[in-house]
Amino acid sequence: MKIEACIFDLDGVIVDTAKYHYLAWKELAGEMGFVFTETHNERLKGVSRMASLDILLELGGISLDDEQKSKLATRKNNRYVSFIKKMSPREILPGVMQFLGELKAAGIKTAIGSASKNTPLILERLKLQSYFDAVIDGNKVLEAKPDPEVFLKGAKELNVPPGNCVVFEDAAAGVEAALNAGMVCIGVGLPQNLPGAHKVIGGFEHFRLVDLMNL
Ligand code: B16
Ligand code: MG
Repeated sequence: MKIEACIFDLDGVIVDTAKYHYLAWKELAGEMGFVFTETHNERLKGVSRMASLDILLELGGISLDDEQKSKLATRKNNRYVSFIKKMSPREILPGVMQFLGELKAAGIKTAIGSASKNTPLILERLKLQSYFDAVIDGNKVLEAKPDPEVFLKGAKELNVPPGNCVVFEDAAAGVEAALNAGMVCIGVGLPQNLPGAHKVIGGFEHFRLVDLMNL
């Protein structure tokens, strides 16, 4: 396989925003009178905002109409945004900048493929806007992962055939989306959480271009 492009999920791959999502969801659950744990939070990784709210309400045994749900989602997002507004490039995960630099030097294109509608703000806070040739996020797609839309749109914008793209993902639904797109997928995290990934790495600290080329 000729690798022409790498598509990166954002939350959990480039930066750990899960801790901020967790704090914001936990406060919302607290206001509704139930406890939301870090174990529960694992279920929300890679899942869209509204689908995450549905999982939260199910955990709390609460059922609401669409208008009430939309208000809660906005309240959660306002809190989440107040956290991510304070982020800085120091929060970019170890090894990511070096790996992006190696890809650029090798002429391999890069894109973001994220479910988050806050992607533009996060990239701005991390000063990463100029590092990606394409950014496909929750504002640009209709279908959530495991649907392949986000990654296929990334490949299209980069003008690279899906079969020549490698996706980096930290969520099971994202791995499935990459495979559905016909791409190679490298999981970032623990192998038991990322079934189907062609390879799983702990992070970018010890992952270099040469490792990518030897896949
Ligand atoms: P937002 P990713 C995902 O981003 C997160 O993993 C997930 O926890 C979150 O609910 C989703 O984005 C939506 O985020 O509320 O900011 O639109 O992992 O696909 O980069
Ligand atoms: Mg993710």
